[in-house]
Amino acid sequence: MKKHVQYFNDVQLSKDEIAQFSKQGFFILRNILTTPGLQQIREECMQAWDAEKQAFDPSKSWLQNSLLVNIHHQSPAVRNYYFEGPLVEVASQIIGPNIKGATSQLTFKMRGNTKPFGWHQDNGYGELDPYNALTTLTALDDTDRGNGCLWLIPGSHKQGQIKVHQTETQKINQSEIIVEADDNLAIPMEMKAGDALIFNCWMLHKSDGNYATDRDRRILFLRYADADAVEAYNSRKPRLGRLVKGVSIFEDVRKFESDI
Ligand SMILES: O=C(O)CCC(=O)C(=O)O
Repeated sequence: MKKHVQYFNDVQLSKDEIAQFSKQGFFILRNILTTPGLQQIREECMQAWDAEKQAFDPSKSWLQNSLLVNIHHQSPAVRNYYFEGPLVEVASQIIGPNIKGATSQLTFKMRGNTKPFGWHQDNGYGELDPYNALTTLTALDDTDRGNGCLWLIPGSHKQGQIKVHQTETQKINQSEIIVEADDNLAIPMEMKAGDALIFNCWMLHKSDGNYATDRDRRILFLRYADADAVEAYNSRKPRLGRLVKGVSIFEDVRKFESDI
């Protein structure tokens, strides 16, 4: 019989961690992926990445250079981690009993990709209501200031939703939304491969370019929301995402990706 390989470690947040999240708006979970889990996820993600992406081109957009959306459609290991892994329980401890996946994508800054990503809130891109969605960023490489790690401003989520005006063309082109923030208040989110950074949908964050010539900076981005969360920008239609825990009042959500 084949031995069952464990890809991730269980997580149960303590009361102190939940209180810290509410005050600071973030935390880092260390070693959430096991060594075989990290290896498998990296392998499957690279297969998808190499099939679709070319070398960094400064004239291309962030989306073209750095993002590969719906990676859970291509990688069974990511799908398993996204739908059934420890982040679901973490999301539930913070958001509530009913949870759906809201986004899955690779956000890769390969060596030579020196494009920075300006200050923003994730709820600035595709505003979800209720305002308690969570971003989780699982590091697939060690990440530090040298290879374009994330930076954030602790407590900045307390500002709430920052309204940003975008023209229709900017929306269609998925142009970057950059907000004002004080760099002096920022701290770097240095992580080891297999760690995950979790933050609130209003957290101000950014990243610099990857100036390392010998190191990639690969991150798996997974977002979770209340199962009844709606898109404020889209006539308050429910965000379609796989129900990963509990129930939803929306039939479309109950059915969405239930067969994959
Ligand atoms: O990948 C990065 O460096 C930035 C990612 C990010 O901030 C985001 O996707 O919200």
